[in-house]
Amino acid sequence: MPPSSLRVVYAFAREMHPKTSDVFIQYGTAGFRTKANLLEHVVYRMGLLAVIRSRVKNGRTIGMMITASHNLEPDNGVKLVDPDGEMLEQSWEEIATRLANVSDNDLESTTAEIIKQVNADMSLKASVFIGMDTRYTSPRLAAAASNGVIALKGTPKEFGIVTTPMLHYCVKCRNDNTYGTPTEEGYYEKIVGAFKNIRQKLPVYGEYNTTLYVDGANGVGGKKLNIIKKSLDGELDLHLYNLGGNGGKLNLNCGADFVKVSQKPPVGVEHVPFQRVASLDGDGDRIVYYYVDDKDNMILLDGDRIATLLASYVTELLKSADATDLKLGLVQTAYANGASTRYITEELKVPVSCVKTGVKHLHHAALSFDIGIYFEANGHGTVVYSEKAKKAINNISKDGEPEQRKAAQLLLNFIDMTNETVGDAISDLFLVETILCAKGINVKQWLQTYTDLPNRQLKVTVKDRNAISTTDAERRCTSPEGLQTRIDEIVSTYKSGRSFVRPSGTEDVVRVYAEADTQESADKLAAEVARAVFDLAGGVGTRPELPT
Ligand code: 16G
Ligand code: MG
Repeated sequence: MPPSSLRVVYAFAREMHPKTSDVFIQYGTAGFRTKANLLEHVVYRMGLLAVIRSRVKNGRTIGMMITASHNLEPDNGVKLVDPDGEMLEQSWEEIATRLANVSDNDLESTTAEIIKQVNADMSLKASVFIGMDTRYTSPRLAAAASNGVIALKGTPKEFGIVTTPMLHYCVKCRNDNTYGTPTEEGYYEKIVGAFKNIRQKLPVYGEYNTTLYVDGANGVGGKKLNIIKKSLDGELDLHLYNLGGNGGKLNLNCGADFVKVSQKPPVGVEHVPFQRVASLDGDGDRIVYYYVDDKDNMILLDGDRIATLLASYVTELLKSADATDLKLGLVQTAYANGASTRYITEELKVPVSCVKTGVKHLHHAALSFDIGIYFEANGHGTVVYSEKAKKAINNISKDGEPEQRKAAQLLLNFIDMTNETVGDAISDLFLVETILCAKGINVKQWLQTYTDLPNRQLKVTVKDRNAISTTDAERRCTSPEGLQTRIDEIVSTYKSGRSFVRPSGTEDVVRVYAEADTQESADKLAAEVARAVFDLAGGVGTRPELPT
C-alpha cells in the first residue's frame, strides 16, 4: 500500500472516531479497559493495528473482542487475539499503547512508523474477526473496530454478540481448520457434541444428578447456554438465572467475580440447599461453582477446585490408557489456595508451577507440559494438549488393549470438549459436569477432596501503584523498601499464614491477599498487611481498619 493511502487513516479518525480525551490509556493484562465513552478512538485504532498484525502474520486472521469482562456496565474494553487464538504477543502491548495515545494529527505518521517498525507488508490481504459482549456500548465500538480495519484495507468480519472464548475459538479455527469450524454453530457442534458423546459412554450414576443451576451474570454466557439448553436431551438439566432480562444488571451483585471476591451468593438466583450452581462472568471466560447449605452458608468451589478436579480425572484416564509417560502439569498463580497446591503436589503427585497473574502467563507455562492444566483461583482456566499427547492418545484409541482404548477414546472426547485457546466458562462447565458424572459424586463429595484455607482479599488505594514491584511470581515485593520485611513479620505471627501484595493490572489499586487457619485470622492478617501497604507505599484516603 503506498504511504499516500494512509490519509484514509486520518480522515476516518477525524470524521468518525476523533480522539476526544487526553487521558492516558494502557494496554494491560486484558487489553484496554475503561469507561466506554473514552474508548471509541482507541477501538478504531486497534482496528488499524489488527490489520497490521494480520499482515505481519502473513494474512492470518486476528481477533478483536469488545468487552470489559466482569466490570460493571458503564465500562468497556478491547483486546486483540493472535492467530492461534492466544492473547496478543506481549511485545505488541507497548505498540498498542503508543497507537492508542497519539493525537489525531500524529496518527497517520505513527501508523506509518509502526508499519515500518514491525516490517508489515501492506500489500498482503488482512482479515480481522470482531466479537462483542452484551453491553449497550458494544455495537458502537464494534463499528469503530470495523472502520479501523477498513481504513487499512483489511477485511472485517463481525460475529455480533459472542463470548470471549467463542471469538478466540473462531480465530483459531479460521487459521487452522483441523481445529474446527470458525462459527458459533461450529463451536456448539464441537464442544456440546463431545459432551453428548461422552454422556453416551458414561451414563449418570452414583450421587451425581443432572440438575445444574447457572448464574449468567446478566451477560453473554447465560444467553449462549440458553441456546445450548435447547439441544440438550436430558444430558444436563440447566436452570438458568441472570440472563439479562427483568432489570438484571450486568455483573451487578452477581457473576463469578462477585461470588469469588465477596464470598457471597449472587442476587437473582433461587437457592435450594446443596444444589450446585455455576456462576459465569460477563463475557463467559470465567466460571466458579458454589452451593448454599441448609444454614444459608455459601460454599465456594473456585478455579483451584476445578483445576484439581481436572487434574485428578485426567491422571486417572492417562493411567487407564497406559499413557503415563505423558507429562501432566498444573499451573497456578499466587492466588491459588495453599491447600489446593498441597493437595495437587502431595496427593495427586502432579507437578505445579506458579506464575504471574494474567492468562497469557498461565497459558504460556502450561504449554511446557505434554498436557497442561492452568487455572486462576478466580475461575479462568483450561487445558492444553501438545501434539505429542494428541497423537499418543489417538494411537492408543485405535491400537490399545480394550480398556486402554476405552480410556483413550474418552480422553479424545475430553480434548474436543476443551477450548484450548483460552479459559472458557461454557467448555469448563461441560468438563466439570463430565467429571462429576464420571466419578458419580455430588457437590459435597467434590468439596471433601481437601479443605480450603480461609482467605481474604482487600484493595488499598495509593498515590502510585507502580511503586510496588514484585518478584517470584508476585509472591514477594521488592519495593517500596521495607514493605516485604514488614509483611514477613506480620505473617510470621499467624498459623498457616501467607500473604502477598501486587499492583492490579486492571484497576488503580494495590491488591492484598491473605490466608490463615481461620477466617478471623485471614481477615485480620489481610487488614494488617493492607495497613502496612498504606503506611509504606503512600496510601491515599483513610487508613484501612482492623476488623473488630
Ligand atoms: C484480567 C486477566 C485475569 C486476571 C485479572 C487480574 C486476562 C484475560 N484476564 O482480567 O486473568 O486474573 O486481570 O486483575 O488475562 P487484577 O490485575 O486487577 O488483579
Ligand atoms: Mg471475563
